[in-house]
Amino acid sequence: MLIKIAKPSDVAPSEITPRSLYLDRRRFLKTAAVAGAGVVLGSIAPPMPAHAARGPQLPGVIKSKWTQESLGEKLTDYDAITKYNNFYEFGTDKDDPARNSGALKTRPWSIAVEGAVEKPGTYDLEDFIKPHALEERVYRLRCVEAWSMVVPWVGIPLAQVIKRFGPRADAKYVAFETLLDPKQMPGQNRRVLKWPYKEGLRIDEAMNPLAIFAVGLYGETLPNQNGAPIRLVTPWKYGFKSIKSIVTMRFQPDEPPTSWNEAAPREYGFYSNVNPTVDHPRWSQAKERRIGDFLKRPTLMFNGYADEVAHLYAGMDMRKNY
Ligand SMILES: Nc1nc2c(c(=O)[nH]1)N[C@H]1C(S)=C(S)[C@@H](COP(=O)(O)O)O[C@H]1N2
Ligand SMILES: [Mo]
Repeated sequence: MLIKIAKPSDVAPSEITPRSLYLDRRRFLKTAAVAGAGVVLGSIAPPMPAHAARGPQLPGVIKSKWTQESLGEKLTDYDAITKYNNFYEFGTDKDDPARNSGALKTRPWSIAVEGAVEKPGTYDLEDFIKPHALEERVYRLRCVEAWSMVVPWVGIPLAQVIKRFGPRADAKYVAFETLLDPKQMPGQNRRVLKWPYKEGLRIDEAMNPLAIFAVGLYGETLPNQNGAPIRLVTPWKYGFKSIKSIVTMRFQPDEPPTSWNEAAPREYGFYSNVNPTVDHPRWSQAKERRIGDFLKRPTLMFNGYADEVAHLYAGMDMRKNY
């Protein structure tokens, strides 16, 4: 007789509360009790109230049309955004990046622009960013593990950067790589992924107005655990496409290999668009847990950005191109 036994692998990773948030939650509840504050109905207390003594404010950040008001959602607490991370270069637990990334040297930092492009070269980070205005972009981030956040990023539009370097006609894809330095990134001593971490976009995806290079969050310099000094953010795709601590940007005719696809090709494809109708082989993608909330919410097609990006995939089979 066949008995259905729940295997650990049937549980979406979002079901497991990491120790860091659990501890913060207990601390918060204590604080809330002392302050006599109530807990909002339908939601567990957020990890911790935002507090002072953080990184320096970035100067000259302008508003964009992607605001908290236009999104109509509560921002995820700073503490959760910076203590619940995926950054395998610093360990595979959610609280590893915050604990282990403090010593990463993010200045000086340079980015190599390579391949089918008019202005290849190695650019100092400051020169790479300087020609562009810093914008605040409030986006949802939806991890393939079925949790999500709302993050006020500070960044520059990827399309502007690409135009500046002048992709040639045969630049059909853009490939990105993270720093490879096992001395600074202890997780790279373990072969959980093929290092360096690699990601890529089709050039028209990369040119979409939603795609940004993020250099900050909450108006401040990007914390190391969130991908300092510069990381990609593509809010209609699962979080893993948003590659951190980038050192290489290459324009090329062919689809580039990506780290998660190399590690588990059946589970992670090149496109990785948020799609509630295509389940991960080991768990459903229909719902997600917003970090800080108790109840799950339905996952939206393209993470709620269908109006901006659905046209990029017109005529494609989204089950084959997962
Ligand atoms: N270099 C690198 N980039 C990475 C990852 C990683 O392990 N290494 N993890 C990805 C995953 S799975 C997610 S969900 C997001 C998490 O971003 P956050 O920690 O800023 O929330 O980063 C992505 N970028
Ligand atoms: Mo993720």
